[in-house]
Order: sequence, then structure tokens, then C-alpha cells
Amino acid sequence: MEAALRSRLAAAGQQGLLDHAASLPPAAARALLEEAGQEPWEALRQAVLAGAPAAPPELRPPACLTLRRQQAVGGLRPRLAGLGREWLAQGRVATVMLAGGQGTRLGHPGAKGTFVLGPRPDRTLYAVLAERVARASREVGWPVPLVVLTSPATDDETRTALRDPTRFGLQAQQVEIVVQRTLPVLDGSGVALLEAPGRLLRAPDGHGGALGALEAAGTLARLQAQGVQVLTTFQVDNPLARPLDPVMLGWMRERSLQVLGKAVRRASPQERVGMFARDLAGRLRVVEYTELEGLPAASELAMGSIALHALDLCWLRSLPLGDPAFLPLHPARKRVTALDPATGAARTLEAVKCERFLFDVFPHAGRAEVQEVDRAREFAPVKNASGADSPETARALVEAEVRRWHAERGLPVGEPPALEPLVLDAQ
Ligand code: UD2
Repeated sequence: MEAALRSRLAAAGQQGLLDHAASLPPAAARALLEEAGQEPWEALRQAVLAGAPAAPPELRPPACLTLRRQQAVGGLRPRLAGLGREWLAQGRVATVMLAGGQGTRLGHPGAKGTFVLGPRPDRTLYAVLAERVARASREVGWPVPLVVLTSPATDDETRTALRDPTRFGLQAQQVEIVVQRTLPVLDGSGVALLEAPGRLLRAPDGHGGALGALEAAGTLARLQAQGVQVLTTFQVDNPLARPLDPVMLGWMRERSLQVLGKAVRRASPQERVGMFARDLAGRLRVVEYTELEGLPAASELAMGSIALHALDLCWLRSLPLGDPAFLPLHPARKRVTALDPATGAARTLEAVKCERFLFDVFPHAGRAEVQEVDRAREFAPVKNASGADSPETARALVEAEVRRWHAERGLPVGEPPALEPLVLDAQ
């Protein structure tokens, strides 16, 4: 085995790893080679050297369902909301919160879900979103399963924050935490980096890794056995996310869709959102904002993904989720601190982490649509420490929505308004 592995690693440009292993005590060398033997070095190196998978050049803007405009048509929204609430009440829906990312841009130490959005000190992103799932569950009379995807970088803190789900109004067994895998980080020439002697430098494998992790953990099979038909996915960094939106679920049900993605009109060509598009075969896809450059149709694409998707679980499980090569690798440059094996000292350098994206399953769906939503009501990203998509802009958006929500119901609102969970609504 070892000879074959050594020649495979050498052929994949990892001779440096072999040289480093030779400098280690035998047990450490064996452990390192055993770990290295599990990794897709050829695909990683290809991603680093060739860049992201090229999007088809003939992409066109997708047709969009804009329920806001249609709500006057015979009360479509309330009817869909009724269908969605029925599915929720029947236990047909589960939701996955994506919380494995390293919130580097926010400058928040640790798991982004523990970031306090305020105004009260207990208003963390985890609290605001977990309470929203709890409130919606109470409204429909069913404890909707909440799966939280973490990575080794966020798992401990997340388990601590969510150790007692009843604090957020959830039932004890309503929350499941699943850890995604990681992938080796490479330098710009595709060579593996070390975190410490005998230890590869690694980073989370992208939220596309959620699917393989959920399948491997048996979560998808268990949910399906419980009668769940739709999995919605949302991000921990959007305090206005409505993962159990009955209108979205009703449309999914009405149209027997396999995928429904929520979108907002992109605010500017620079807005950091993936863009929905259809290829010539009519398949829906999202082109990430980091990969739009040079795309002929880029300027025509208007609908940006807010990373809130509904996925048909039976269809999802028909895909080869367990095959690591199923979803393409997307390289992203990132400054890291790695060990210089030659000197044994730490060095900071521009490296490449490779991720898989959840939305790369969209082109495999025969029936996939896009629902345009109202940005002010559903999208308040917390990405950067200041400026656009910052805690300040997000807080202002959430407060405005909480005021609007109370005003629509003729309810008084506290000052400053508590970021109380925005519950299910069809407005
Ligand atoms: C994401 C979307 C972008 C747009 C935007 C809206 C992707 C790749 N890009 O941009 O198209 O929808 O959000 O705000 O989705 N995460 C994990 N595991 C990982 C990596 C990320 O769980 O290995 C989570 C992370 O915790 C966060 C979300 O995925 O909740 C997206 O994080 P990101 O930084 O990868 O993507 P971003 O915010 O640049």
C-alpha cells in the first residue's frame, strides 16, 4: 500500500509531504501518510492550478416567480401559505442551518452564530434563528427538525451554545449537530501545507460538504424515514432568514419542485451574491460572485441568491452524495499561517482552500425554480465588521422588519425593538 501511496502523492505534486514524512518518527510518518491517503490530491491540485470549474458560457437569466406582484391575483400567497403550513404541520419539512464557515471577514473570534447582533446581549445569531424555528414550530404544532452544520472550527462553540435547545423554545430532541469534513489547504502551486510537524493544514470543505456529511451521519435517511419530504437550508449569517417560510414551501408543493431558491435583485454588480442563471438545457444554477468575471452573460443576470433553498429530499438522496467527486471543487485564495518544514518556523502566505458548494446540485434537478423575495424583509447579511453587510446594516434591517411586522398586526413594539423572532407570515 505504502509504495503505491508514495508514488500517487509524488505524481500529484506532493513530494514535499513525502520528504517531510521522512523527517518524522515512524509512527508520526505513518499517521501522516495514512491521513494523506484519504485526500483527493489530483482534484485539489487541478482546482488550484486550473481554477474554478468554468460556468457554461451560454447562461441566461432565469424566469422568476415574484409572489409579491402576484399576491393580488386571487390571494395566491395566502393559498400557498396554507399549503406550506399544512406540510409543516404534517412533519414534512426539516431545515439545515449552515454554520461551518470561519467568519474571517467579520473579525468575530469563533463561530459566527455566537455573534451578538443585539440589542440585548443574549441576541446572538444562534438565538435569533433558533427561536424563529421554535416559534414557527409552535405556530404549526410540529417540532420541525433543525440540523446545524458545523465544522471543526465551529463545532465546540456551537455545541456549547445549543446544548440546551429548550432555552430557545425548541424541544430537546429537535436539534441535531453534524460536523462537516475538511480538506487540505494548498499553496499557490498546489503543494500541501502543514499546520504543525506531521499535521496537514486543513479548512472546512464548503457547505456542499453538508450533503455528504448529512448522508454519512444517517441524518437524511432518518429524516426521510420520519416522513420529511423537503429540506430547507439557510445561513447562520442572515438574521432575517425565514427557513420555514410557508409561501416558499407552498410553491415547492404546488409545483412539485425539486429545488426552489430564494433571490433578491442584485443591488449592484459588485454585490457579493451568487447569481441565478439557466443553461441552454434550462438547468438552474448559481454562479458564485467570485466566478462571474469574464462570463458573457454576467451583466444580464439580475437575481442574486440569498442562500435560502428548499430541496426535495427524495430527489436529493437519489444523487451520489457519498461520492466526494460528485460536487466540483471551488478554489478560494486565503491568507494562512503554515509551518515551513525547512526551517520549522511559522510563515504567513497566500494559500488556496477548496470548497464544495451546496447549490452545485441545482443543475441535477429537473424541476428547479427561483422565488424573488423582498430584500428588506428577508436578507440582512452579517459578513463584514463594518460598511456593507455589517452588524450595523443588519441590525437596522432587522429592526425595521420587526417594526413592520408589529405594525401590520397593530401590536406595540418595544424601544429598541427586541429582535424577536419573525414568525411565519404570508405577507
Ligand atoms: C454566500 C453565498 C453567496 C450568497 C451570500 C449571501 C456561497 C458559496 N456563497 O456568500 O452566493 O448567497 O452568501 O449572503 O454560498 N459555510 C459552511 N461551511 C463551509 C463554508 C461556509 O457551513 O465550509 C457556511 C457559512 O457558515 C455561512 C455560509 O455557508 O453561513 C456562507 O458562507 P461563505 O463565506 O462561504 O459564503 P459568502 O458569505 O461569501
